[in-house]
Amino acid sequence: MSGLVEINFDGIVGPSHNYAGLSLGNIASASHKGDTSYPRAAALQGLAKMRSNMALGLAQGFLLPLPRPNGDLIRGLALDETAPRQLLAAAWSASSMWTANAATVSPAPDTADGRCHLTPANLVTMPHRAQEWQDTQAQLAIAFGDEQHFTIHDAVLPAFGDEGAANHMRFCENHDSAGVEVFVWGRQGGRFPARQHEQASRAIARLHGLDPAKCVFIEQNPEAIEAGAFHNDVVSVANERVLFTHERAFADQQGAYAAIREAFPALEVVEVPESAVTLEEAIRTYLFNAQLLTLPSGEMALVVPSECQESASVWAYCESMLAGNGPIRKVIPVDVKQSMANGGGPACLRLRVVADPATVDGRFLLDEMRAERIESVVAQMWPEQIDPMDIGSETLAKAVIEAREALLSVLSLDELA
Ligand code: SUG
Repeated sequence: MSGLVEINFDGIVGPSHNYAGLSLGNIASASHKGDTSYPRAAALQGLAKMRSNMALGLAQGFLLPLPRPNGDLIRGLALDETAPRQLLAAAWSASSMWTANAATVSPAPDTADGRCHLTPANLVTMPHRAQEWQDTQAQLAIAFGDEQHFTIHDAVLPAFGDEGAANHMRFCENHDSAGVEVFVWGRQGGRFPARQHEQASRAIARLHGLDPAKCVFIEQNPEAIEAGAFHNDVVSVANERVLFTHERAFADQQGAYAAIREAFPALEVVEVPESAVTLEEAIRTYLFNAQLLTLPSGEMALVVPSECQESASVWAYCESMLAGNGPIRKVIPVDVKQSMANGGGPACLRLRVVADPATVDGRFLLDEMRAERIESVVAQMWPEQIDPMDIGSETLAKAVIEAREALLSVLSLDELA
């Protein structure tokens, strides 16, 4: 289909960004609990990544922070000073910045009706994330409101946890051709929650009208979940024909490759062995939480967190990979440390949508003018720092609300207020 390109929609880091240690099984979130956060720097780091990808000649979009503190949650749980602080922090969480968890997206060439289907993720496993989907859906309904080209579903019923694109990969010859969609789910029973339920993944494949012969369902390696891979995108990433993965990502690694290859014979696997980079080091540095991008030249680039460059084993692996003749030809480190400290790397911060930009509401597409407007509001109104003890303060609540409203206003998106 002509005009279809991959657009990465990054979540703008919200003004209430803080470290409350809310995500069991997410090692970065747990280990930074109680740290002071820097929302302004966090948002500017995210914007610098968007600008850097845009400068590579790639289409870039964004999604807006959700309304926080969330009055519905505060009232719904009658949160007062006797309530656990973790719940109050949940109502303040800026976690919608990780738009890889906003939705699962099946591009038009894959679906029975030829529309691009989006299902917001119910995110039921973590209370601070379970409050996101209705507001996310409202935003998707504006950005992708063209019903000739897009269908927005309700989230999967809460009986089955769904975490969106973070557990979904798509293989294709080119982004605009029909693809094979791979859904990775986790089995419950380990010391950390498995957030993606197999039945949620299967429901989405049916809701999106995917051809069963072009869908693959794979179990995550329980050892990876145990080591802190709370989403599959912490241990693998795919783009076009390429799967870049740790050798311990899946419960049955060879079986997973075989199943994908049966549906997509052109699969090229770039497997990182444990002997080169341990699972623990991969999770610490987020090597796989990378954006694997096809540049306008046709070459593939891997946008990795700068933590990768600071790790001897990970950087040595990247250098040896580039010295070889594999499909990934560039590695580009970016500084998203504020998001990383909560377990969100470059890949967590973006939702991939294959679409013709002309069919998307232009207010969600980044260009120089919008980048400058966003940066200027962030520089003036995003709190410089938040101490976890500030959570709940009325003065801070007012500042956070006003900052978001100012952003909506400069982007002419006041209907989201
Ligand atoms: O859901 N962190 C997020 C990180 C999400 C990363 N996304 C992907 N891998 N795609 C999470 O665990 C931490 C919030 C806190 O602790 O305050 C948090 O929600």
